[in-house]
Amino acid sequence: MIGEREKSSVKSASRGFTLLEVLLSLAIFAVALPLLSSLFSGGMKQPVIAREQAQAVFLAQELMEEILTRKWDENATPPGPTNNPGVIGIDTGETVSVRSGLDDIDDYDGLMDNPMHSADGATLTTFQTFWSQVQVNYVGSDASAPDLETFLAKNAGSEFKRVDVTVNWAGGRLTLTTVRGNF
Ligand SMILES: [Ca+2]
Ligand SMILES: [Ca+2]
Repeated sequence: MIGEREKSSVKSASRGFTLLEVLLSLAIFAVALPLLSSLFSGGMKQPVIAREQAQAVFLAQELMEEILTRKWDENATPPGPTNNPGVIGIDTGETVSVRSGLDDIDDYDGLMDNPMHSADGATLTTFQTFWSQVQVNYVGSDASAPDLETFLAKNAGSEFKRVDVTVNWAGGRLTLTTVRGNF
């Protein structure tokens, strides 16, 4: 009898220990699961953000390069400067829907492209979640101008134009800026 009792108490102690183990495991898992899932989702988000930023840089550079292939001003006869710079903006007979017809850099002022198009007018179907804006102004026309703009405006009048290309996406935006002189 004693032997059986001992056997049975050992058995139940063994069962109790197993149950405790299971409960502890569940408790640890319950604590660890949100932590693991937040680490995992954070790890997944990071490459997506980096990829979108890289794509936005690429798109902004492409658009900036397109703009900088144009002459400095409507009245300029390239290659060379003009003594008679015109007003900022698209000129008579030009339209934003015919990009190849934009022949000077400030024709791009105010351009909003959504979805974005390449220089030849084709829709950039791979990048449909991005859209762009362009601003072109004579240097010094911006009251909140940084030091370089103030310096250039003071020393060279309206001989420089500033081009801002902004590319937007759902998670952010970035702007590339170039200053180009009348030469
Ligand atoms: Ca023009
Ligand atoms: Ca123009």
